Amino acid sequence: MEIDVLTLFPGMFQALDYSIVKRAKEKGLVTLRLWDIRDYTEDRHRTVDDTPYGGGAGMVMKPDPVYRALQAVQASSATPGRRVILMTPQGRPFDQRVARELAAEERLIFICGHYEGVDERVRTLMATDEISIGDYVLTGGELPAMVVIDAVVRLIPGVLGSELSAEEDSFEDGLLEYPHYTRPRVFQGVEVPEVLLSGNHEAIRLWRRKESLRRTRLRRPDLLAAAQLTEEDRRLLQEIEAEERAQAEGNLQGP
Ligand code: 9D3
Repeated sequence: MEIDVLTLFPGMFQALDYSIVKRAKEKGLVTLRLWDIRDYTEDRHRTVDDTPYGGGAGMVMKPDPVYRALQAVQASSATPGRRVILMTPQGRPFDQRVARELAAEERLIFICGHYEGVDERVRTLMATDEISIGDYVLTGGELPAMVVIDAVVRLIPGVLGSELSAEEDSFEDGLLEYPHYTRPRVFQGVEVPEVLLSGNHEAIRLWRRKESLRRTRLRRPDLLAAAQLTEEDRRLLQEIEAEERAQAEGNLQGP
């Protein structure tokens, strides 16, 4: 996959040298090209932003340097860049489904805004997609672009080892993960659940599934509501509900 990023802060993307993206680059599975939008200004002061028409606080990123940068990007590779993704708080919420969709592309082009926002014509004339990574205010699109790139690159076949397909399958059911343990067996007085030491693979599988369901029900009822549950899942959930009723009963009776 070829990935081009248009940004005023290409240096920030060194963070990706500490991610899976570095391994993907080394394996030749990903080409990451960074483009400094400031290099595509034409005035003496290399101006990339200006005051908003209509007034108001803050600055707006000018469309013309972004446009010239994008033309250079499109000309830099024979692979057509069909998806030009503007990182913006108003974009489509990013999730694993979007990551899978983007991982199927041969080339992705990201535009990172900074300042209060980018001129609307960047959106209407240049972007094919707009993505947000969540409802909180950051200072620019660079960290969000890195989040998206990291999530997408690890889905490219061959980037991770064989662990991926199974792991992705488990995300497919949309549940939170079960608790994980490693040595020591007792840490600060807290023991590893007995079943995990039992060697009984079926009992372990059931325990893990149940704890996934319990955790999802407690923390992310929205995910549980959307999940494709099996008969076994429903039975485990009934057990969990029974356990909670018994627990509440105990609370009523007191110690
Ligand atoms: C001051 C007005 N802001 C409205 C809340 C506009 C604004 C524009 C640009 C606020 C932040 C930014 C910079 N953020 C991004 O470019 C961004 C972002 C984000 O802030 N949160 C989640 N996802 C994204 S993707 C790009």
